[in-house]
Amino acid sequence: MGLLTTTVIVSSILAFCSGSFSCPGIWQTSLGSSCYKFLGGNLTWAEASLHCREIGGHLAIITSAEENKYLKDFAVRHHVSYPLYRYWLDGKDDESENHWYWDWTGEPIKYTPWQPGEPSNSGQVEHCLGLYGNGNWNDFKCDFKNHAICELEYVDANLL
Ligand SMILES: [Ca+2]
Ligand SMILES: [Ca+2]
Repeated sequence: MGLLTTTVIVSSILAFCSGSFSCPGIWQTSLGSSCYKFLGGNLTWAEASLHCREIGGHLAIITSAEENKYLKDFAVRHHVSYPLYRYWLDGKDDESENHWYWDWTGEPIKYTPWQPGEPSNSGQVEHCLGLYGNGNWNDFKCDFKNHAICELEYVDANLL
């Protein structure tokens, strides 16, 4: 490994560890090893997921209370003129009722800050995951219209 390559790798790792990476292009904010973008609009889960993938990422995957609070605050801060504070996340339970998984990775969802009384699977048709403006989660009908949060992981973007 050449000195230049080593220098680039070491400085990349240092930048990564110190959190000084700036998110590329349209991505608005970062936490840990991910960048995020708010999507404002009346989007079904499938429309929101497709939009996130078209810009190189996926719907947000939340794995900790820290990330959940950060993204709740981020979404509320970027909220546009719609009255409802509802944001799509990447989770689904469409294959087997109440077995929630992240669509991007296929991994089961472990951290689940559900709204009290949720997931309700109302009408037996609520199979897509969303975040409320209070930080709690709800299962929504997938063709419900919500805003969304997209996520781009540094490993996806090949920035390291
Ligand atoms: Ca369900
Ligand atoms: Ca529900």
